[in-house]
Amino acid sequence: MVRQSMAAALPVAAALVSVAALPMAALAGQPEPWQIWHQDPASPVMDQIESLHGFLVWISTAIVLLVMALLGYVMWRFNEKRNPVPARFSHNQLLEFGWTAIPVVILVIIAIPSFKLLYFMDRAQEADMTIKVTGHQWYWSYEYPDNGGFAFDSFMKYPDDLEPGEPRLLAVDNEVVLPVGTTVRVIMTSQDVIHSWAVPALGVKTDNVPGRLTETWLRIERPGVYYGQCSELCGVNHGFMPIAVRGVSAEDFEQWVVEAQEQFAKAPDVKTPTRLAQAAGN
Ligand SMILES: [Cu+2]
Repeated sequence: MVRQSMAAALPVAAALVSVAALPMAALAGQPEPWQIWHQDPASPVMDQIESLHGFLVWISTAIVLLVMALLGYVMWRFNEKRNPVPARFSHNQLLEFGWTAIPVVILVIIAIPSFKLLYFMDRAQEADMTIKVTGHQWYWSYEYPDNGGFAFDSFMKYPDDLEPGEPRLLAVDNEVVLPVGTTVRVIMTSQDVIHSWAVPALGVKTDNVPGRLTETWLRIERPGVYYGQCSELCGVNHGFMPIAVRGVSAEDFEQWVVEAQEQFAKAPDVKTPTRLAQAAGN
């Protein structure tokens, strides 16, 4: 009940917060202090998640108001003072049919857009390019098979290494660079335990399962840096393997690919967690 009443207050609060936060946090791809709503959507999937979520909030708000009104009515109409002699009936078929059927109808109304979205998110109909994301304890590695096949590891930046404006615990040494407006198929796997590659503003959260390939897709709608985190508890440094996706123009992407091919030409085989091994003195 408490949770439902909070849900009822959410749209109002969110409207206030989003209006207040607009100039400062315009289109940020990272969390903001005291944020209670989603990050600004930056992909078609996240656009749809946001609208489904808004739809659900209104449904739950209506349910909360109805239940509260009914409770109020019952307290007023059927209190002891007004009913010194209690009624003795125990059934009302019409009422019982109604309170079974109406929730079923509500669930069906929710299920239809929900399933539609689930299948929309599942895989890209026609992808322009593919990247592969591999989870490791505790960093990510990325491969660009369609752009020369280079690969690199991506580690969290420690506080001493942060550039001005970079968010602590989210910035990484090597960002995933992708062209905006391009449909990207994202293939995932893991080298050790289950991780989950999640970027809120892009509406992506897909498990990386060792020994399997999972798939999702994204299309970045505007340039920017979109941060995310591993979202499957994967060990002691689970909280320290962030994700940074940089959306750039097609020309900038081409240029980055040329530089990256050079920079990562001698990249270690991504199957071996070289940097961790080095750190451990092996
Ligand atoms: Cu992880």
